[in-house]
Amino acid sequence: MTDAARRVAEFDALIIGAGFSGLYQLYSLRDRLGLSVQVLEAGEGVGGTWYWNRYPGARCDSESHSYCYTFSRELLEEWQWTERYPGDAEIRRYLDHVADRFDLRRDIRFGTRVSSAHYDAATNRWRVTTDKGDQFTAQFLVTAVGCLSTANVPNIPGLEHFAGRWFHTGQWPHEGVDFTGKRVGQIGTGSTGIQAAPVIAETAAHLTVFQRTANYSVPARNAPLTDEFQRWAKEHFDEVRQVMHSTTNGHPFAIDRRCVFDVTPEERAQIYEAAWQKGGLQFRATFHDLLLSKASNDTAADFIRHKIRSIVKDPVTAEKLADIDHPYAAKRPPIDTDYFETFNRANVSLVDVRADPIEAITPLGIRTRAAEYPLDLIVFATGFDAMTGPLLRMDIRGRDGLTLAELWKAGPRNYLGLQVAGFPNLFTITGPGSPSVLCNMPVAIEQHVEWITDCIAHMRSHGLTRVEAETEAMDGWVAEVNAAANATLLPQAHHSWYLGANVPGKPRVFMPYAGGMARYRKICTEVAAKGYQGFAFGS
Ligand code: N01
Repeated sequence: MTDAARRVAEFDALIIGAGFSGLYQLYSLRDRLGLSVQVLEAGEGVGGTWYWNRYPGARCDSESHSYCYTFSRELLEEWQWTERYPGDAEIRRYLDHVADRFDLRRDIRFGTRVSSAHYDAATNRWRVTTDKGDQFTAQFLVTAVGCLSTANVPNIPGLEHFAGRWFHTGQWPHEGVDFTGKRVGQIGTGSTGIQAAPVIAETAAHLTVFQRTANYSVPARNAPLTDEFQRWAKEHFDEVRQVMHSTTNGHPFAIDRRCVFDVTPEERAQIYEAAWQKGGLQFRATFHDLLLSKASNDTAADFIRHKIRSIVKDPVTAEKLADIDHPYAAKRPPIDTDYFETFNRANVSLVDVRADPIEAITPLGIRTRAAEYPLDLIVFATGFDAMTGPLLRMDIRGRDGLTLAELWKAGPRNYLGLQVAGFPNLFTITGPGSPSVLCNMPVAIEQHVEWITDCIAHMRSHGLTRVEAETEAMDGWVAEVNAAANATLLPQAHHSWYLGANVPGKPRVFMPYAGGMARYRKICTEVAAKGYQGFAFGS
C-alpha cells in the first residue's frame, strides 16, 4: 500500500477509545450490524481509564460481580473475579480477555490519538485526523473517550524546577514507582488520593498529604471472594442484573425506601453502623433521602465525622480530616482501605492547604505560605478535566464548521447525553448529560452502546443516512439535566468536579444527569419507541 492510500482509510464507523465503551461498541456495530469499523486508541493496549490509571492502590469502587459486561452469558460464565472489588491489573486482564475472546484487536489501531474530527455535509462523512497525520473517514463517529481521562495537573508555579520526580495518578508509569526510602508529597484527597495514600505510606520514608478539601470515606472492606459467593453470583446473575437496572446508581443493591427520620435515632445509628461494617458504596443506600434532604444527610455526615475522630489518634489531625464542608456524597463518595488509619503512622503527616495554601513548587519540594516541605517525589492525585475535557481536547467540528468548543463554551449542551445538534451522526458514549459517572459505569455504557446500535440499525433498515439531535430537544434536555441536579444536594458541593469546579476557568455547570439510571433508561427507550422523538433523520 502506498503512503497516500494508507493515509485516508474509509469505514462505516469510527470509534475513539478502546476502554469498556469502545470495545463493546466495536463488537456491536461490527458483529451485530455488520458495519466496517475502526477503533482509534491512544494507548498501546485496551482498557481506557484502566490502561492509564495504574497508581498504587488503584481499585474499582463497584463490586466486581457488577463491574462487567452482561451482554454475553458465556462471558459471564467463564470469567472469575477474585476479590470483592477488582484491582486495576485484574480489570485489565478482564478487558484483554474480552478483546481476545471477541477478536476485537484486529480492528483497533493502538498508539493513535485523534486530534480532530470534522463533519463534511457534502459527503455526510466525518473526517478524522490523528496525531500521526493519518486520516480516516466514516459515516458514523462514536466517542468512547471516557469521562475521567484528561489528567488535571494544577498549574503550580515552579513545577518545572522541581529536582525530584513527579507523577499524575491518571498517567502512572507502567513500570511502577519505587517509594522505598523516599519523601513523598501527595496532593489531593479525592477517591484516588484516598486509595493511594495508605499504599504509598507502606514503603515511603515519609508521606505528606496535602489536603485542600477534607473528604468523607467509608471502609471498602475488600476481601477475596469466597467460592460460595462466586457460585451465587453466577447462578443469580439475572436477579443481580435486574437490581442493577432498577436502581438510581446501577449498583447491585437497592436503595432503602425508608427516609432518615422514619426511624428512631437508635435504629438509625444501628443502620449506619451495620453499613459501615459491611463497607462500600452501600452506605449511600441506607436511606432514600440522603441526597434529597440536608437534615437527613447531616445524620450520615455526623456519623462519619465521629468515625474519623475515633480512628485518628492525633486530635489536631483528626479535626482537619473531619472538617468537611459539603454534604455526604455530594462529591463522589470514596471508599477506602485504611485511609484514616494511615494518619496514625509515624511516617505520615497531613497539611491543610486551605489554611496554609501551596504557593510554589521549589527545586526542593512544596512551599506553602508557612513552611517548606522537602520531597523526593510528588504525586498529583488531583483528578481530571472531567466529562467535557476528553471531548474538547479534540478539535470537533460539526455542520458549517461549528466547533464543539464554541457551542459548549458556557457548558455542555446535548440531547440525552448522546447527540449534539449541529453534529450529525456523532454519538457520545457516557457524555455529559447522561448518568455515567453517577452510575456503575458498565451499566451506563451497555445502555448507551445498545441504544446507539439500535439507532443505527433503525437507520439502515429505513434507508436513512443521517441522524441529528434537534436544537429544541437539546435545549429541553439541558433544562432537564439542571432540574434533576437541583432536586438533589449534589450542587451543594461547590468545589466538585461534577460542576467543573476543579479546573480553573471551566464553566460551573452540573454535568451528569442526576435523575437516576433507571429513569434515564426509560426516557431513552421511550424516545426510541416514539420514532426517535427529538432526533431528525435525513437520507
Ligand atoms: O479526583 P478528584 P480523583 N491544590 O477531583 C485536589 C473516579 N475514581 O482522581 O476538592 C490542592 O475527586 C482536590 O481538592 P478540592 C471517581 O469518580 C474512581 O480523586 O478540589 N489540591 C481533591 O482533593 C472520582 O470521583 C475510582 O479542593 C488540589 C483532589 O485533588 C474521580 O475518579 C478511583 C488541587 C482531586 O480529587 C476523580 O477522583 C479513583 C490544587 N491545585 C477515582 N487541585 C474507582 O472506582 C486539585 N486538588 C476505582
